[in-house]
Parts: sequence; structure tokens; C-alpha cells
Amino acid sequence: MAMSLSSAAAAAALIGCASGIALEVAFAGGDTAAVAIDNFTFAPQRLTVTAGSTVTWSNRDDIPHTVASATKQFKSKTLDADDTFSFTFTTPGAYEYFCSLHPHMTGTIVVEAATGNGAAP
Ligand SMILES: [Cu+2]
Repeated sequence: MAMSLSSAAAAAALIGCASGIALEVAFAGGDTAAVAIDNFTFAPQRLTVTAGSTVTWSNRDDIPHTVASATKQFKSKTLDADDTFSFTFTTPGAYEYFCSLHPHMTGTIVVEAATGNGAAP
């Protein structure tokens, strides 16, 4: 009787362990990348990152700018000098964006599938 109790406890411990591992995999691959806003341009104008990466824009001009997705998937508040805005891209694709105050300022974030995890579509 004591035997069967302790193997039930061992089984419960194993299950707890397995779900902990799954959580870690879900958070893997949090790379970061940076885009500078300088002299009315986004630099680099086109940036490629892997899925799960966080991109941070920094306004290095001394006039306000914004970062606004062309398809309304993200939008910053008005960024004054030295303000930053961050967005995490989880789905592969090409994300065009612009400055809503100066719409001729445009940029693209290209998100590629993270390699090596066998994730399909
Ligand atoms: Cu602007």
C-alpha cells in the first residue's frame, strides 16, 4: 500500500516536470533588434528578424515621430526625442509601417520563421 502511494507521487512529479519544460520551449527565441529614427528615416529601412523577436524603435530626431503599422497591427504613441517603442513579432510575414505624422517615412519588418523548431505553417 505504501508502495502504490509513492509511485502515484512520482507520477505526479513527472507530470509537473513535463509541463515546466513545455513552458520553457514556448518562451524560447526572444531575440531583440533595434531601428533608429533619425533625420526623417527609419534605419535600417528594412529589417529581418526571426519570429518571437522584439523590435525597439528609438527616436533620435528632436521632433516627434510615430511607428504605425500599415495594417494597424501596432501603433506607438507620439515619440518625442529619445522615446522608444517596442513590439514583439510572433507571426512570420512582412510588416510595413510608417510615421503617421510624416507618412513619407516608411519601413518594413520582415519576420522569418524561427529555425530548428520544426514548426510547420
Ligand atoms: Cu515622423
